[in-house]
Amino acid sequence: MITIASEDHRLHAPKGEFSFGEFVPPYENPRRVDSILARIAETRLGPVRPPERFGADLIRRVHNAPLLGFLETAWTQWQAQFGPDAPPALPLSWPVGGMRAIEPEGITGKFAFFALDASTAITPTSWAAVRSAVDVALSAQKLVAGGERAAFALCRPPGHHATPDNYGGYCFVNNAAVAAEAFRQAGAARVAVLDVDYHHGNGTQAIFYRRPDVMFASLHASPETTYPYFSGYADEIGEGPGEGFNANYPLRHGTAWNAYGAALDHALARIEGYGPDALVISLGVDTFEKDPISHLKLRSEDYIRIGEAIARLKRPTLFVMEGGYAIEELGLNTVNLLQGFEA
Ligand code: SP5
Ligand code: ZN
Repeated sequence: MITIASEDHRLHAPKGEFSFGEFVPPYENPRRVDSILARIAETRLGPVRPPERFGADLIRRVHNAPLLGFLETAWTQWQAQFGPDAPPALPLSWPVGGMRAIEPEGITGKFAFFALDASTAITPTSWAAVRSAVDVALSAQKLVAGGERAAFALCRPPGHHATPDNYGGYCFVNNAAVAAEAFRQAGAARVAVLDVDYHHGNGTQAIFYRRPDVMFASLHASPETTYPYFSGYADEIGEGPGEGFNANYPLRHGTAWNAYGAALDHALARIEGYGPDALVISLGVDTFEKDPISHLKLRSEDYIRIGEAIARLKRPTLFVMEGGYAIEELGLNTVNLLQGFEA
């Protein structure tokens, strides 16, 4: 399988994130890509190529102008307020309940307006990294649209938490959603996105919630206990013309292969019934038993079975990297899934 990867992901490497009252080194860091590339080389999975550059058209179909304007200029405005030694660019309050969700003029208010959480810092060069991740996704999508059975977009930063209007959960632009749009533009009548990251893909769900042409299915730890907390329940089935085209499988902490595999089979059967022309996999491996921020219990060999199960759909398939923070085994788990697919 061909992998598309860019060195420019290194341009996003914040100093830290807030985690339960502490400022800690970021779980989402450049070493994640190193781990995956090392395993790709070791297993000879296939060639690794740099991305082509793409314009912003597809990004604008997925995200609204105020969010994109903010992301492009956030650091410059933050630094204009706080000076050269500016603190990490993170929000500290939010518009909740019935407050007035009007975009504030000042930059600290804008962070409160656009961010989902205080875990997703913006640095001077983050936007360049974000754009490179989109190029990675679109370059890999182009291979699949051009006839490859599958391709792997080694995106970093990840994307599935980014909604039309908000960024967060280490995500800025929704790479998988942009790629799904690209499949639609390339002539696919129906596209399915299957999200196997530990966290609910709230962003992807929100983007396609009212649309029948892109189905979204997600397996994730239940919002009752787990970030992003306010999205991911099983009764979220889509709305209006999108009703019936959204499928959530919330899982309890401690879930291991048996229950996970059963939910996966169910999700795949739903996708099969939908009959998509292309499949996008939001590939997170933070479901791993040793993941430092997660509470599912998948083992390294289980990822092979996930890949095998996805392959049984026999659809043109684009894998888009999302989460996974057990750096040591990150490459192993990710490549296990891809090899399971290819077997
Ligand atoms: C793409 C993706 O996987 N995003 C995940 C965002 C998770 N945000 C909440 C993280 C809470 C981290 N603190 C965990 C401390 C464990 N000791
Ligand atoms: Zn995740």
